This record gives sequence, C-alpha cells and structure tokens, in this order.
Amino acid sequence: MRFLNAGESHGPCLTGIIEGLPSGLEVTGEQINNQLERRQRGYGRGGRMSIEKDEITFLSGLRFNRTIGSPLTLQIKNRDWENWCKLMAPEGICPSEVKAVTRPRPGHADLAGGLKYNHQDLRLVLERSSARETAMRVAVGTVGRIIMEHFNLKIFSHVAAIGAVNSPVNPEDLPALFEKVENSPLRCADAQAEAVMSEEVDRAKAEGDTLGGLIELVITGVPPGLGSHVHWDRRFDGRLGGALFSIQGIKGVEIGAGFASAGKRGSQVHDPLAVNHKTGIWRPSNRAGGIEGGITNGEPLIIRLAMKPIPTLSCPLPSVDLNTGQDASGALERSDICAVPSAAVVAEAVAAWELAAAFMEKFGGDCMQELEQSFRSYMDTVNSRLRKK
Ligand code: EPS
Repeated sequence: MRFLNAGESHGPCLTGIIEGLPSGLEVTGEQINNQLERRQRGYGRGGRMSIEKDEITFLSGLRFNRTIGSPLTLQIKNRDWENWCKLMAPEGICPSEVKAVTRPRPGHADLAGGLKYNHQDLRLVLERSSARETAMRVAVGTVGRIIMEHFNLKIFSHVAAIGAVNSPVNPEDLPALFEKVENSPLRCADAQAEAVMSEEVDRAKAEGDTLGGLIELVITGVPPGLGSHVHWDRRFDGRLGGALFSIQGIKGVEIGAGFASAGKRGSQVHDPLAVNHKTGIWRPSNRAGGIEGGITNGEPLIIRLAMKPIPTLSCPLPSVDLNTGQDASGALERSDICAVPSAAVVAEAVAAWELAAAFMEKFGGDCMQELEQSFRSYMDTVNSRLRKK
C-alpha cells in the first residue's frame, strides 16, 4: 500500500491518492472529517485555522462507502485559496502585486529549498514545506487507521510538554485518560500543567516567539510480527521512525526507553518474559516500547516525539536579503505560536498509516475477507505458541 499527496498551502486544494487498499473496507467522510477537525484544534494556532474548515471529498475508489480496490483519491479544498487565487495562479503571468520572499527564515526550508530548486521567490519553497500538507496526511492516515481499528488497534496521543513545561501524565495511562486529553485545547490531561502551558503560549506570543514540545503516542492491540529483522528497510522501527521524522518540525523520535536506555545496564533495560498458567507467556514490563529486532512484539507501541519551535517568528531572527546581499531580518509570515497539539494528531495518523502498510504487507489480500482470514489464522498460531487460551 502506498500514497502520494500534492498541493500548496495557498493553492486550490490538497490531493492524496492511496493505492493498494483492499476492497470492501467501509470508509465514510465523517470518519475522516472527525480526524481533520481534531488536527485543526489546539491552543496556539494562528489566524489560518479560523479561515479553514477541512472537509474531505472522495474523487475515486469508493462506491456507497466501500472501497472497490482501485486507487482512492481524496481532496481537501483550501478555503484561503479565495484570497490567494491571483498570487498563486497556476497559469498566466506574474501580477505586479506579487512581492517575492527573499529573506529566508532561519530554521525554515526557505534557503536550502531555494538553493536546491533555484527559486528566486522563496514562496515557491514555503508553499509546499508548510505544515498545511499534514491535513492530507491525516486524511490518508485515517484510512490506515480505519483498517487498524477494524482489527482492534487503538491509537492515543497526548502532549507531554510545551516548551519547558512538562505534563506529569504517564503515557501508559493514556487509554484511561482519553476523554480528558480530547477535551483539552493543549491535549494535556493534567489541568494544572495545562494552565501553565497556556500561560507559556501567551507569553511566547506576547514576546513575538514560538514554542515546541514533546508528544507521546501509545498504540494498543498491535499484533506481534509487523516489520522484519531480515532486512534493514523492513525493520518497523526504522520505517515508523522515518515516517514520524518526516512530520514538519519533528527533531527527535524515541521508542520505549529510547535515549535513557543508553545510560543503563542490559539487566535494567530489557523486558523479562514470564508465564502465567492461565493467560500464557507475557512481559511484566514494556521498556522496549513494543518493538524488538525491528518487529512488533505484541506489546503496546510507546513513542515519544520532540517538536522544535516553529521557525516563523513575529520578532524575526537575523537573516540576509538574497536580492541585495545585505543583512536583514527573516521574512514575516502569518503563522502559529505553537502547533504541538496538532502535530500529535498528525503523528497518530502517520503511525496509523505505517502500521496499516506493514499490516497489509504481512497479511495481504485484495479484499477485506482475505485480510481477515489471513490475520485470524496467523493469530491462532501465535496464541497457541504463547500458550494463550
Ligand atoms: C504554516 C503557516 C500557517 C499555518 C500552517 C502552517 O499557515 P499560513 O501561512 O496560511 O498562515 O496555519 O498550517 C496550516 C495551514 C494547517 O492547516 O495546519 C507553515 O508555515 O508551516
């Protein structure tokens, strides 16, 4: 299963095409729209989110809410296009009111992208590097999530820190705290920490600055056996980590005990196995975070992501004007102060997609019945080997 997506932040729309879906999967616009709405929430977003109300349109691959096996084409219109249709017109000549962006924002793709593609107007970079693209990744990831939920996998996320303000919530408690997290504008289940986080966002805004933070993901119900130890590019930690790293602003990905395990002894890090005569072979701890040897091991996936502060600052950092070669400050663009809660929803979708792709690879089939049969027969073998009744 694979996908492509396209679309500029202020272009007419975002488009996604998924190829390799089994037929007979029930998909509704409402399921995708709910996830798109979750991504648009969050304290700290800028003016753009009051313009957009992301909604999915299906252009192919679905009939009466069932996939038919052909490529599924998804579209999200950009409402802001109305304000940009002249400045971003796909055809015609450049109107005189277009002002080229020539002062790269430090930390943004502006300069590196402008050099690589030889663009004089850095807008041609920022339009596609923008996190607007993540709306389509959530839509595509939701289709993966629908497959995963069909097989009882559940995906949770929360914000573990905004800037230097930490939440005391343990990721393993997330399933029980789901409602609190969902109702929190910062995706933080602890009211006290959330209040301090909000103040921190207000302070950054007042000072023309931005904030990053930490996100934690927990995925339950993952069967053992996704990914493989036999070849580097089939290792699930590598694939999941790579996909999560591709989310705008993500600078660190940890699985399980991650960086902390480097300073400990093996006996303190690895998860012993035990046998319970009623429920079978199990692990009393999950420091591995659900992956061993590049393969899911049947424990919940526990993943931690570090997001850097957004590089568009309303008090910009020093830069250089590429037109004049003189010192200048970085370009001013409308942006967010903090997008960590939205990035958490994006991370859920990206992880769901990677799981669904690995799931399709392992269990395969062209239709849902084949997928279900293959999964059931494999799980019967696994459960008997683990002595689970
Ligand atoms: C973004 C800048 C802002 C954000 C945008 C990401 O957009 P604009 O330049 O239109 O104000 O709102 O995020 C989204 C549009 C979105 O849907 O999440 C950036 O520079 O990355």
